[in-house]
Amino acid sequence: MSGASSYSGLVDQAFWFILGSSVILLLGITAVLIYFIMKYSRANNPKPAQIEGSKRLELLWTILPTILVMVMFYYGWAGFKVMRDIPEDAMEVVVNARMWSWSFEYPNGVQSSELYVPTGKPISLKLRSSDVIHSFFVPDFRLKEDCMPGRENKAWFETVRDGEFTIFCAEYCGEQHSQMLSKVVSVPPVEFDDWLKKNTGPISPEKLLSIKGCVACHTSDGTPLVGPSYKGLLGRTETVLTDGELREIVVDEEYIRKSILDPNADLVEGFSALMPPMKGQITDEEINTLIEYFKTLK
Ligand code: HEC
Ligand SMILES: [Cu+2]
Repeated sequence: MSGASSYSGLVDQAFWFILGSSVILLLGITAVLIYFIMKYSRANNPKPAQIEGSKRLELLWTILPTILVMVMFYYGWAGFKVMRDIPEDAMEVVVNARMWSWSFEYPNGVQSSELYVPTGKPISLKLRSSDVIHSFFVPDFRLKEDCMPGRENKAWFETVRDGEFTIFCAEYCGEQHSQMLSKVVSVPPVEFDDWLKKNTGPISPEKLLSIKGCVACHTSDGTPLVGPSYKGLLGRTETVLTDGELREIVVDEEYIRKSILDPNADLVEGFSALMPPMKGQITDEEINTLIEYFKTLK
């Protein structure tokens, strides 16, 4: 399948060139091997002979492979350079990776869990992670770049046709790594502008939980997943582990705020320290929206 980004052809070129020359070499070497096995077999050479070196051969098998790897380098470099040079007029989108979801943030503040982009326009990505190493991988674009905690990586792409393209996480990141999926939705620029306009403004709490990836670990219906359910959260009495000591607390707004920003400070008994700290990934206003919503889950 041909790729869907402006540079996917360059990556494919390097791939097919290396694959093609490897196949030719494999066939050639195997043929020579079989020929020598027969030519120098004991049956054909009852008396072993000493064969001296050949300068011409030595030169040939030094120069030819050197040329070959230089050509491989050229194809690799040509694709790599394009992928590293981010066009200046690219639209900047922040990619937040966490166990086990993706979210995307647009220049005007719109957030989403799928990456909407205008077809044929360059998009530059700022790749971040709030917990462990993830890897942003879109096979259709031939694009793969790590998301590292405490560091920002960059990448870019431009789609060449409308469509939906799967985003995978390509760095094993725990229990639900294989479900850390999303998609790039490439639409005509006019449609993209509509989408952006439609999604500007306040976000509903349910959508917020989905965009911020909370739904991977929490439910609102009382079922515990990786973390406790939000149902009946406010006013609940819980045992938590704080600085290595168990203590009883009653859940109030302040506790919830802290549980979101710095979840491992008070660890709920019976659960593991798996929640990524949301500091810097969620605003006070968004936390207030969530708390108001949690209050309704009796
Ligand atoms: C990778 C899994 C994971 C994700 C994602 C996650 N959490 Fe958690 N969360 C946990 C676990 C595990 C606990 C219990 C251990 C602890 O207190 O840290 C927890 C605890 C909590 C608590 C305290 C619950 C209680 O009963 O005391 C709140 C509130 C909370 N999370 C909210 C959120 C919100 C809001 C988000 C999204 C912004 C979120 N979590 C994302 C795993 C997760
Ligand atoms: Cu991951």
